[in-house]
Amino acid sequence: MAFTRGFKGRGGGPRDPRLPPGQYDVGAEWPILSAEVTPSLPLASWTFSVDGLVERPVTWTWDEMQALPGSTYDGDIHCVTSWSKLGTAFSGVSVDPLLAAAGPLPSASYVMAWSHTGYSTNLPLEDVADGKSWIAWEHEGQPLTAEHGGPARLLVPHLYFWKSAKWIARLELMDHDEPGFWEQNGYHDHGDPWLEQRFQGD
Ligand SMILES: Nc1nc2c(c(=O)[nH]1)N[C@H]1C(S)=C(S)[C@@H](COP(=O)(O)O)O[C@H]1N2
Ligand SMILES: [Mo]
Repeated sequence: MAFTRGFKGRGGGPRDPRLPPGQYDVGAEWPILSAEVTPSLPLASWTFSVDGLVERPVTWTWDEMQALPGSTYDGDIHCVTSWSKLGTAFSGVSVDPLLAAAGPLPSASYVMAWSHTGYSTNLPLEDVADGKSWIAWEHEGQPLTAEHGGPARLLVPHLYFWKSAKWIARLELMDHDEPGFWEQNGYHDHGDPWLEQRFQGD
C-alpha cells in the first residue's frame, strides 16, 4: 500500500485518502440496501422521464436510452451506514443531455428523483447537473442487477448513496426543496460525505 504511515484506518492499517471521515472500505463486496421489495421491471415497458418545471416533459423508452451517447463513472461510492466502495465503475448516460432535452425552466432549482417503486430523494438541481450524475445500467461491465436498482438507477456518487435512487423512473424539477423518503425519516437534506452530512442537524 502506498499510503502514508501513521494515518490509520479501521484495523490499524493505512487509511485510504479516498475514504471520507467515518467510512470504511468494503473491498470487493457490494452491500444491498433496499427499503422496498426488489421490483421486476420488464425492459419492454420501462420508461424514464424528466418532467415538472421544464419546457417539454420528455419520456425515454429503454431502447431510446440505450441509443444516447454513453458515459461512465470510475470512482467511489459512500453509504451513510459507513461503508464505501472504492474504485468501482458504472456506465449509462450522463443526466446532462436528459436535462437539456427537457429544458429546465429558469425557476427549476431542485429535483425530486422518483423510483418506479415510489421511493424518492431530493437534490438541488446543481447536484445532478454538470457531469455530476448518471442514469446507470451497467456495473463493472455487467448489467445492473435488480437488487442494485436494475434496469437502471440514478448515480450521484459525490453524495451519500441514498441519493442514488434505484429503479429510477423520473426526475421531477421543482422550484423548492422538499424532503424525499429518507430525508423525511431524519436523513440530511444534502448528504455530502466529506462534510459527514448524515442526519438532519449534521
Ligand atoms: N429505490 C430505492 N433506491 C435506493 C434505496 C432504496 O431503498 N430504494 N436505498 C438507498 C440507499 S440507503 C443506498 S445506500 C443505496 C444502496 O444501493 P445498493 O443496494 O445498490 O448498494 O441505494 C439507495 N437507493
Ligand atoms: Mo444507504
